[in-house]
Amino acid sequence: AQDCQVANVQVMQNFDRSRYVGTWYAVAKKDPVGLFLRDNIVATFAIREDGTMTASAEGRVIILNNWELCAKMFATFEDTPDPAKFKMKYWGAATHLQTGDDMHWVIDTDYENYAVHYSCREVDYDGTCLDGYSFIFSRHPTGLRAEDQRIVTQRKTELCLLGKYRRVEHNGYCQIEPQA
Ligand code: DAO
Repeated sequence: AQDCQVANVQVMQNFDRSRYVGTWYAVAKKDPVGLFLRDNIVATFAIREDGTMTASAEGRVIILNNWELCAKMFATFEDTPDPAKFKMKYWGAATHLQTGDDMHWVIDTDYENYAVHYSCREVDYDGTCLDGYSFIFSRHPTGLRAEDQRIVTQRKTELCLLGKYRRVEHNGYCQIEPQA
């Protein structure tokens, strides 16, 4: 059912963070207002000794109107009663990069090929999401397998975000450009 209520969004059942660790390539993204990460977005999740989840991410950004660079970002995840719902604190390795506090929900994943992430930054008066973003992750920079694409399309529909995603390019830009 899709009533587009943030409170009714179905997240991954029995989410297992230990199987989620490692590298994920963003292959599609629904942008928030004032988008930050553009393309070449790669996130690597890890688990600390105390069990909390962390991530480092990289991606091409444009800051100060016209300055293009590869942003190195860090995030820590605070647990909530739902194992698939986290509160994420994030910051950049350099000044001028974005800092923030977002929710971070894992909507679906098979751990080995695809993952669907969702974050609503602002819930509207009617309970729908006014401003949010979502990453479609793949374990491979080349994209998703056809069988995963079907599931991901279903999840996008359930999130009421079908047609709102753009493809995220991976062209090696953040391997050759200086980091910030
Ligand atoms: O790109 O517009 C945007 C929103 C994303 C901001 C947060 C990125 C930094 C942390 C990412 C870690 C895991 C995905």
